[in-house]
Amino acid sequence: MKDWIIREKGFSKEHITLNGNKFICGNGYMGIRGTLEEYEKEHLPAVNLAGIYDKVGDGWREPLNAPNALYTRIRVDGRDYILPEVEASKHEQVLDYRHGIVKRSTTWKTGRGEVTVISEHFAHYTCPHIYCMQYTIQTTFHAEVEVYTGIDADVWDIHGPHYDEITLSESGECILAGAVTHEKGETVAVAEQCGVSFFNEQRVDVQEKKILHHISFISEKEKEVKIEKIAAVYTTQDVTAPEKAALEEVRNAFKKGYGACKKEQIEAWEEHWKTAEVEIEGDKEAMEALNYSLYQLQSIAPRHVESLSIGARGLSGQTYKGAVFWDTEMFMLEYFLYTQPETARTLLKYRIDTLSGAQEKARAYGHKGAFYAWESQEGGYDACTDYNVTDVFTGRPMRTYFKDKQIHISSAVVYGIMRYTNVTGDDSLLKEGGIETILECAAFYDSLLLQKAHTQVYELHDVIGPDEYHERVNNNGYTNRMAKFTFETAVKILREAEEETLQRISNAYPVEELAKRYQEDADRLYLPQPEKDGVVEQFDGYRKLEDVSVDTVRSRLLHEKEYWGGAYGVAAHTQVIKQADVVTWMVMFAEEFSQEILQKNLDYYEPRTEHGSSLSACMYALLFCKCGRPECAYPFFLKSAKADLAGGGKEWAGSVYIGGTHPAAAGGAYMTAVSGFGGVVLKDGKVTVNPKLPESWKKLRFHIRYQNKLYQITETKDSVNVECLQ
Ligand code: IFM
Repeated sequence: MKDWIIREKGFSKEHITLNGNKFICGNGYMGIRGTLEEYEKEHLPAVNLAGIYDKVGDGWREPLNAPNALYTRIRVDGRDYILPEVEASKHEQVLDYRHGIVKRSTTWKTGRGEVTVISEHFAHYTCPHIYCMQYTIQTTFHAEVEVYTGIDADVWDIHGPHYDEITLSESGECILAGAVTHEKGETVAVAEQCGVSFFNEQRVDVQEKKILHHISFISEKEKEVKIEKIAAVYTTQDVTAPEKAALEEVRNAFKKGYGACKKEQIEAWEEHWKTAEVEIEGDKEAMEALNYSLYQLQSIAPRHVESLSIGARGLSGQTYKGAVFWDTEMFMLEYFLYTQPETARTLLKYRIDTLSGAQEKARAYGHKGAFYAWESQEGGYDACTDYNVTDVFTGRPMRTYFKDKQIHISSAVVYGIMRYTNVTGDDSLLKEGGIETILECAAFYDSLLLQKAHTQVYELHDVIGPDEYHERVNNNGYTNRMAKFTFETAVKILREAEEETLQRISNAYPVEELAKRYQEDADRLYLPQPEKDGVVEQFDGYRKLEDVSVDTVRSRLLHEKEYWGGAYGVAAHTQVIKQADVVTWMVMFAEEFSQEILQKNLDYYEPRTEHGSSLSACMYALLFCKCGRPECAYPFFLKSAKADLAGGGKEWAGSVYIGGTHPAAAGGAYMTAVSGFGGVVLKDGKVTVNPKLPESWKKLRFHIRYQNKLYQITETKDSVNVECLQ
């Protein structure tokens, strides 16, 4: 069995937040931040739940952190041994990312000898409501040991507290926390059962928001005492009686035992890696970082339901309101499509099921069709606020236009549905509302078109493209091309629809008329063209802006957390952009440009890009690959693959915390490896590969699923083998 380990030796207070992300584990239902058992809310522990949100007062609507059943602290001879308060003589944190198991080992020196705590925990891969922990205590001397372990319902919140009511109780051998949310009165129930390997005295204590087993014993020199815990989480979104469900499930899992659960965990992840692993011979660093990225993606994959998507920060907390952005379709989708199409389907089903939210948003802005939420929560509710950034100087919210103007979001949904259909060969999504979704997105763009006086040309004005530093611009090339793609897709759907579909939709949609109209929209929509030097202008007037370097713009900051965009941001009046924009367009539609134009735009835009978003690097990597420059792509690839390992990403937008994991970067790293370096193209039922391996890569091997078949692809510098396995 392979060892895939991340290890950090020594304890550093400065790493508490970063390690919460780096040592995370999850199973799509929940994400458990990689914090230590004794941490309370100041150190951001969280059992973050997928798809359930709450809003308190004027605060932002955000996902829930469930009461934390890993909470454990020890006292030896009357003194607490906890980090960061009491300095440890030895400490390490480990993540086995092959199996989603997180470990820690900490030794403290006392006047009488050493106290060591070793723990491991995991979110159960096949039982999404369950998480398990083993906590071992060892002393080098006879000591009076007290362990407090149970459920801490005093959770970390950014805009909380979200629980109006918390009930803590005992039920037989189990303890239970039931917490009721403020906005909708949803219940989150957490049940826990624990067992101790050594003779001990126990009672249950209820403190203000904690229910804890108080376990005391006299430790024997060098003899380990093990505590094994199983916890289950259910909410009223899962079942009507979550307390009952949590208790039942915890009892069953506890009967099975920690060891059996761990065995299931290891077997399930091993099974997953059989077809998901990407092997790179000759570059250990890249292989580890890439598979770690895949671990991150897999830990947030919603495998337990049929309709749910993934937030921009995965399940690492409440940053970005736990909301779904274009990140899912444009950056993460390929990994799920190629490794587990059923999860890809779940992600897109969520968009189809939230169509009514998108229609409501379009109506609210006076448009037609479907304008998807920029920050989508359940039902398609747009959690993005009109004031999404706080000014660091005044502390006042700044008017931002992400919600109203980032219209490219609807085209990402269309792109996702079509990619699913083409890669899987399964048209069930189209039949179950996908067609209507596409037509509504086309209607949205159609209602936004402006005709330039005395010409036949249509334009899209007052938008924000992927580069968010330039707000309210006209004719952003990426946006226009994606709107055109939406029209083209709508026409294809209408022209190729089967009789049955035509009958279904013809009441709501005048098929012939719309096909003609959208064809005309597609033909007449303006797309910026390469200028004399080959550069395509990002939006009208972009090249007239001040042409300065990223460093110059940075040097103008008066505060390190100052926002670069918006009306007065340091980048707003310059050509410095936040993230790949024209380059993203060119990655998507590379075949529409000559190699020379692709190269010229790469070379023009890269030095002007701050890469202030973790979504940026992979797009540059992909375009460098398309231009046959894998060595230039490589550092961008590595940056994406290491987004959650290295830290150092942007943690603040103004004074708003935006830290957490970066699943879009992880997905971007996958796309770069497989489609960029690997050169995979799936078209007309055929898998073709045109490798562009970086110098050090001797061999690249991975599997992909395409139209119900599983392929193993092996590439070296001078050979390619595509084998159909099933
Ligand atoms: O979707 C992105 C956006 O493109 C840049 N800001 C962060 C968002 C969430 O990742």
